[in-house]
Amino acid sequence: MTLTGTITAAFGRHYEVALDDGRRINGIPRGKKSLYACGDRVTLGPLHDSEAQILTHLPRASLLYRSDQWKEKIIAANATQVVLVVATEPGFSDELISRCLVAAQHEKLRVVIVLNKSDLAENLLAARAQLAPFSAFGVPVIELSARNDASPLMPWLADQTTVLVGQSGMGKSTLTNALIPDAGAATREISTALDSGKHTTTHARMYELPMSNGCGKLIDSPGLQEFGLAHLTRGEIELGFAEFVPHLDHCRFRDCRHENEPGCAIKAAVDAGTIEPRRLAHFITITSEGDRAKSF
Ligand SMILES: Nc1nc2c(ncn2[C@@H]2O[C@H](COP(=O)(O)OP(=O)(O)OP(=O)(O)O)[C@@H](O)[C@H]2O)c(=O)[nH]1
Ligand SMILES: [Mg+2]
Ligand SMILES: [Zn+2]
Repeated sequence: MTLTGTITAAFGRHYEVALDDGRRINGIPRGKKSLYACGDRVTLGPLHDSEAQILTHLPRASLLYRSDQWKEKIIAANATQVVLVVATEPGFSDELISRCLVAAQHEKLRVVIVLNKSDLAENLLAARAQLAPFSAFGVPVIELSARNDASPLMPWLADQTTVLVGQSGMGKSTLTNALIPDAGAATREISTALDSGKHTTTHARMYELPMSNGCGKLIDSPGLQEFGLAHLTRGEIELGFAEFVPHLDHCRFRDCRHENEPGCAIKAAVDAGTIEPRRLAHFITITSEGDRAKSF
């Protein structure tokens, strides 16, 4: 008999699988490569001592991943929504937000930004200002303090499989513990350790959200410093800049790079104040990487 289940934690070479009948087992992949991710639906061979071989994954509704020239890193499979966690401190990269938006848009995932640690008021205004270019074109920004009250995020989580994404130290695991009282996710308690560059969360894990109506799943993931988009073409990246899209047909040149070309509608929109200069800067940085200069 073939078993089916969902990968609830990915440890590289082995996986925790929640079988559809409720049992939790160890899933062992065949071969050397780890091809599965947290959130994957998988079929498994016979069960021996709470262990079974993973045969394959079922078709994925979505696959959020990042990539550089050499390798791809899957963040989560079958998510329906990305909650991008930033904080008043330590500082965060808005370019990473632009990158994450592109990857999510390509997988048709909704993105919500959480501005965490609102209790640390000193940097609140600066953090809000850094997020303004994103809320300007409709990305929801939810301010909260995971330490005090995570409930502002609750209405966004119903009937979604949400993956928390963000740099290390932003509070993804603290938020997970606030939303799921028995999650027991490790969080970093010594703030000086944040400078060491080490991540507290080392692998992705999926939790069931306790909800009075509907259901929801939450995936906590390790902090990331980079979000490479080597798997996407220039045209796909353009589509991930949602506020650019209505202008794209109006550039004089069909293959306009929106750098210094005459008759560039994106540049004109920046000059007119309808596109934020930061966003065009992010676009140019991302599309100038690697071999992308050649592909459209
Ligand atoms: N003041 C304050 N501190 C917070 C809040 N949320 C999280 N922190 C602190 O921020 C630090 C990092 O939190 P984590 O939850 O471990 O961060 P993370 O995003 O999971 O980090 P990685 O697992 O490394 O990716 C910890 O010391 C938390 O206690 C908050 O709302 N307010
Ligand atoms: Mg964590
Ligand atoms: Zn242009």
